[in-house]
Amino acid sequence: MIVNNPIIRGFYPDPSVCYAEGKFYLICSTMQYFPGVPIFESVDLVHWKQVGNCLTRSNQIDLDKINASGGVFAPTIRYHEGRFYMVTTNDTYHKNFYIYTDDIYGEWSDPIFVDQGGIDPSLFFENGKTYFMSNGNDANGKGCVLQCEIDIETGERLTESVPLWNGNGGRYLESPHMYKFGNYYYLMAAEGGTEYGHMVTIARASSVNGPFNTYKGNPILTNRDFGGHENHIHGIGHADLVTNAEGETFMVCLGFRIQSDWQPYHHLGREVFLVPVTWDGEWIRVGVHGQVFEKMEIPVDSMYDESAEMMNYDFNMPFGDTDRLRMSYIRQPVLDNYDIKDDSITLIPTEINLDATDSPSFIGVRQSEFDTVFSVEVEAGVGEAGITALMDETHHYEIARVLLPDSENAEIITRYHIGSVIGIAGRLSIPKEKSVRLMITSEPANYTFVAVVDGEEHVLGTADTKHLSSEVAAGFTGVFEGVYATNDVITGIGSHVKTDSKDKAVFTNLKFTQD
Ligand code: 6LW
Repeated sequence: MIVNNPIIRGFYPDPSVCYAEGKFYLICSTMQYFPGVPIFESVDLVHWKQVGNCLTRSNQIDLDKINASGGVFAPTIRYHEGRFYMVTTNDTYHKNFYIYTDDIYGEWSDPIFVDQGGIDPSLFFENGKTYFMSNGNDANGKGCVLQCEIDIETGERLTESVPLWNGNGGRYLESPHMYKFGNYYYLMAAEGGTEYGHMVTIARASSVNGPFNTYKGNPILTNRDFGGHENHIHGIGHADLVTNAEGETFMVCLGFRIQSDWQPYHHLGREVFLVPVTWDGEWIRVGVHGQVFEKMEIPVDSMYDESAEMMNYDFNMPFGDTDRLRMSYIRQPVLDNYDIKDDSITLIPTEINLDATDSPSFIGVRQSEFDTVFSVEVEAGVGEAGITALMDETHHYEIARVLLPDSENAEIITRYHIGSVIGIAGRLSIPKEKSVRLMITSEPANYTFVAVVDGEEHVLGTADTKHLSSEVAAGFTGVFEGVYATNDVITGIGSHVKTDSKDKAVFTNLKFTQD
């Protein structure tokens, strides 16, 4: 059947997938956002819904004041003898660890650290042994896949970490995964970096310890040769394979959607794509001639369940359980500053604002489509309370209600922060007792900021989406939209006013439609 890619939309990078008792489970990396590593479930690889998050406790992951795009890098999920394992890196501290659970809907264990460096760790189980691999460097400083055997109970290394494969010659050898098909061990990885030259490569060996022979047909998957006008999907790489009970194998990988033919910018983050896999006898063939498209013929028909629940990217009050699973904080939140009810969000502002490498009073969800409308009603006292389209602390736009301590009136402002440039783009003065509806609408190329007061719409600015893109901001994340409150009001480059208020900001009637 024809499958619509991406299958999971918005900032959900570095997908890893496993199959357990008739269902597929997929996870993604989350960098500085908390909770970490969302878990999606599907019966047919087409209908996905979020069923949890792996990292839900601060003792599992230290995100306190970490750098943007640090924190949780590419995770791997594996299912072995009734237990799920999730292995990942806290890149800020260069630490690899895994956690486990016997109940995919429940809590995960505390972290178990493994003394092997590199990023993108993965696990392979065979004959009572556990192999742990990550990307690293060999004795000559060349990028390689490193592997050791570990004790899965303790994380202890049982063997030296040995270089397995140097890849196909591309830069940034990453995301190694080991599979056994027939008599061969296949080692799949990504090369080229997570940008326009990204690709998937493969090698195989007769022993799990190698030597690995590089496939002559590499890369097996890449969109690097497309012009923007030929295909809007780029950066295809970082893949994982999954095989169901019938022995059918599929691939998931990451990629991103550029804004339009001649606009090579992506601000929605790296997303999850489903790709067909066939065998030529000895090696796998993936995609259509090794390339990925929005609409792809993928043989999931025998599993397809029309009635299966599908993730709804809209995000409206009253919130349901799945909405709550999707809500993200930045870094390590102070949960006492949040009161989230089904039909309201109350935030206590702090001296931390959206520009800080810290955890402002903010909660949001991913922007998953180009065309969206986010709106909410705000009531607040002294301080700043608003909504934002946020890529990172130095690339974000917001429309907010600001009330300075001695002011008669509140002001609705639109503020743009693009790198070292900060400016107030629009202002509207309103009586301080008035509530206001704030709105951000988006199209592929721009955001528009609107204040609705007494039913009247005031457009307070329009800004380019590309300035929130990875091409401008760098890093590994995508845009979030959400609500926030702060006591540190930025008034321009290098200038701000501290309002020293504990007045709460109350947000009601939140609507986020994503087409
Ligand atoms: C991840 C690496 C990558 O660890 O990006 O696309 C890094 N590939 O494999 C961060 O997501």
